[in-house]
Amino acid sequence: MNERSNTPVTVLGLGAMGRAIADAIHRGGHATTVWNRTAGRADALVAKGATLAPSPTSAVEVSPVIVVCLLDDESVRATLTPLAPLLTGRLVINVTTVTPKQARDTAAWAAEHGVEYLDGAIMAVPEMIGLPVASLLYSGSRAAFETHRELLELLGGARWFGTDPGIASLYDLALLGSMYSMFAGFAHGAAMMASEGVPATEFVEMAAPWISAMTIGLPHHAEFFDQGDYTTDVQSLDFNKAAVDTIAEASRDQGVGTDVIAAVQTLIDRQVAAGHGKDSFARVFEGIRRPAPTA
Ligand code: FVH
Repeated sequence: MNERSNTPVTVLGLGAMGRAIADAIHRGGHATTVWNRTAGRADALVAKGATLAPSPTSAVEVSPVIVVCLLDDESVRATLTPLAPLLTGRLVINVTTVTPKQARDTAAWAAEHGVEYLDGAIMAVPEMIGLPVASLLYSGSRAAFETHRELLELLGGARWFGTDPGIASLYDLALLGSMYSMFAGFAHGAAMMASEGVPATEFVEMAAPWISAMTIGLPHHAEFFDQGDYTTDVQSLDFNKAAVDTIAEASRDQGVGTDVIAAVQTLIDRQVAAGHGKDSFARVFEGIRRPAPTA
C-alpha cells in the first residue's frame, strides 16, 4: 500500500536537521510547507519552492502528514499540544530525539486525540539526509510506515521496528551509547599518547584500524549476552582484570585521568568479587543489565 507520491507534507522545525529533511521531501516532489519558531531559517527552502507557514496552526492544516523535527521532547510537546484538535485524522512523524518513554507518552497522547503516530530516530547527520548512507529507524503505526514508505525513503534507509513507539528511540539511544563509549575510549588512548607528545592525528592511524578490527568480536559477545553462559577457556575476567588494571596504573603514571578505564575496572571488579573471575569478559554485561543496588 503506497501513498500518492504528491502527498503534501508539513515540516515543523527548521534546525540543521529539519532543513535537510524538508529539502529532501521537497526535492522528492511533495508540496512542502515549513514552519519554524524563529523566522529566517526557511529562506533557502522558500527560494526552492517550499511554502513558509506563519504559524504552527497554518502549517499543519494544509497537510495530512506532519514531520516534527525539533530540539527535544519538551519543544515537541510545547508545539503539538495546542494543535491537538487540528491534528486529529493526520499523521505525525516525530523524528526528534526522545527517550523511549517520551515516545510512548507522545504516542498515547496522539491516540487520545485520534492522531496517527510514527516515531522516528535518525542515524545520520544533516549532510547525509537523502543519501543511502542515512539510516532512519521507525516504530509505531505499521500502516503509516507502509503507506508512506516512499516518503520516508526520501530521507534515507527506512526500517520499521514494531508497533511499540518507544523501540526506535531505544535502538537510537543504545547505538549512540555504544558510540559515545567508543569515542571516550579513544579519547583516553589519545590522552595516554599525548602525555608523551604523540599527536592524536598520529595515534589515530593506529587506533582507527585497531578499533575497527576489534568489532569482529561483537557478535561473539552478543552470543554470550543472549545465552547468559559466560564459560570460556580464553581471555577470562581475571586475565582482563590484569590488563585493565595495568592500563589504569600506566595512565596514573603518565598523569592521565582514569575516568574511562575506571568504569571498566568497576565492571570487571564487580564480577570478579562475585566469584566469576574464570568467566568471559563478556560477563560485564550482567553488571550493566542488572546494576548493583546503590546504598
Ligand atoms: N543534527 C544532527 O546531526 C542530529 C543527528 C541525529 C538526530 N538529531 C536530532 O534531530 C533533532 C533536531 O536537530 P537539529 O540538528 O535540527 O537541531 P537544531 O539545529 O538545534 O534545531 C532545533 C530546532 O528546534 C526548534 N526549537 C527548539 N526549542 C523549541 C521550542 N521550545 N519550541 C519550538 N521550536 C523549538 C528550533 O527552533 P529555533 O531555535 O530555530 O527557533 C530549531 O528549529 C534533535 O532532536 C536532534 O537530537 C540531529
